[in-house]
Amino acid sequence: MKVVVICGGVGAARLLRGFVGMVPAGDLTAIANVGDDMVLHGLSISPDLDTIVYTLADAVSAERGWGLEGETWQAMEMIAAYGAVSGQPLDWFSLGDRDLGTHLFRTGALAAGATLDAVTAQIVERWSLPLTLLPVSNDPIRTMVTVAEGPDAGDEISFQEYFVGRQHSVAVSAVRFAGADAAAAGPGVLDAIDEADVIVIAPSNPAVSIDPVLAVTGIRERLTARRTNVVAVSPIIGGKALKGPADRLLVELGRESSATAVAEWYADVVGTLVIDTVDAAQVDAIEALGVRSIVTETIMSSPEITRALAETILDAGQP
Ligand code: FO1
Repeated sequence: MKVVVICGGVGAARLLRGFVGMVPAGDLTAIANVGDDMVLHGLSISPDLDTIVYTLADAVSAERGWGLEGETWQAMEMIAAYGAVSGQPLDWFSLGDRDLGTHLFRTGALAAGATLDAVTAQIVERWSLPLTLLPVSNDPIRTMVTVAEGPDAGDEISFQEYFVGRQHSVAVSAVRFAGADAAAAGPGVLDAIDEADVIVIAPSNPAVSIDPVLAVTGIRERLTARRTNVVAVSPIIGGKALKGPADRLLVELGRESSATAVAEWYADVVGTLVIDTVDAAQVDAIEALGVRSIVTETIMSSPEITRALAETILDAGQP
């Protein structure tokens, strides 16, 4: 059975762990967000791609959910000592010493003319991961958020300035995916969706992790055409996001923070929404939106629960 998983970072990487071993390597494709990508200190950084790789390689920091376990930070200490640029300390975004090796490799390869999908394939090969990992596009897409409050209300800042620089504590009035209109789906992306038996939308942030993938020309249309086989997992459990600002962003963007609001967000592209047992009372409201709803344990606190969730999703995708 061919499975495609549309991915943000941490939540998606954890769910992918459930599919690895269950779905043969040649049949498992992850399509990842690149809207969080940035150039910092001259380096091309792709956080969601790297989070997926490090997680599946069992090398990710368990505490942070990004970067490498047992990392050292000598390069950051070195750069921090040079001070600040425009009032911002140079170490505002933490790049571990070994993680820097990945960014150096990616930056050098891109500068030498390689495409992001080819560089990513080489990284996946180095870590011997049993899947195909495709950046949604080789073209730059940048998630930008509009600040809703404070001295710079109305200004647009990059996703990482919002997420890391401001610790996602500032209210947001709009989200935009700069470059998405002009971006072409990466090699193999549209074919993978067309050929998949089941297409999964991971429990990532709908507004800033999944929407930048859906914004790439052709993806939303392809998913709509395959809607019966598209299964999303709600990242909102009992009204809250497990990690990150998905709950607050939904409210700031005019929705409510609930599994039902996630169903509404995805109603055009998703046939089934998997929701957590604590949200079982929302099944009728979700189904009233024309989205089938399946209730199960969705907090991936053990390999057994993660595998059971993955199995439930595969069943749900072939109604
Ligand atoms: N997240 C943070 O909260 N602080 C950081 O300093 C940070 C550095 C970082 C470096 C490499 C990388 O691949 C990810 C990193 N992240 C960091 C996570 C990153 O902001 C992700 O985009 C978010 O987790 C959203 O998916």
